[in-house]
Amino acid sequence: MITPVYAIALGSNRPGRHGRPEAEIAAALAALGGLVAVSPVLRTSPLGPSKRRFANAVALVASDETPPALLARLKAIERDFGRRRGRRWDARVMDLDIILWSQGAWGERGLTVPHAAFRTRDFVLRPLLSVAPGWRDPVSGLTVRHLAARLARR
Ligand code: A4P
Ligand code: MG
Repeated sequence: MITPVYAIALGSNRPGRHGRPEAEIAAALAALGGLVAVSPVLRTSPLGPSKRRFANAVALVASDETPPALLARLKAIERDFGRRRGRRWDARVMDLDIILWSQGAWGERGLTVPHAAFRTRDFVLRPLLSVAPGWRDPVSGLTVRHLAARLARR
């Protein structure tokens, strides 16, 4: 049987113990494991209240975990990366979101896959386009290529 694949979005806009956001992304990729493909790391303008620019990337990860099991592991990595000496315990250096799952959709216990907002987020669609242009969103029926082109037209 072929191992299922997840598309995972990584975002960082604070330095941590590995260094700048780009270094945090590289370290998080190593912690994830199971890497099938990794996008370039992009510098993106912040969406929302934060003033710091983000480093963003998307990884394709082969994993037999259920979505809740993977989310628990992502949260553990986020917690591990968020610890900074002299800073609040909850300082977040790394945001890890499940964007797509090769097995389709999941919607239970506060976890939604595909990610509810990924279709309108340039900082997710652009790196996703570089690793999985033909991946079809099971909810809209559109490919990543189509979703990215649609967002760019807006
Ligand atoms: N959750 C539900 N579905 C999912 C999923 N598919 N993947 C739940 C991951 N988590 C999912 O997320 C909140 C809760 O959503 C989780 O506990 C999980 O149970 P979080 O990441 O813990 O909290 P958050 O980061 O405060 O919320 P969220 O919605 O991830 O924040 P945003 O809206 O993603 O904002 N601008 C740029 N340029 N680049 C960025 O990466 N990121 C944010 C984060 C804002 N602006 C940005 C970027
Ligand atoms: Mg998140």
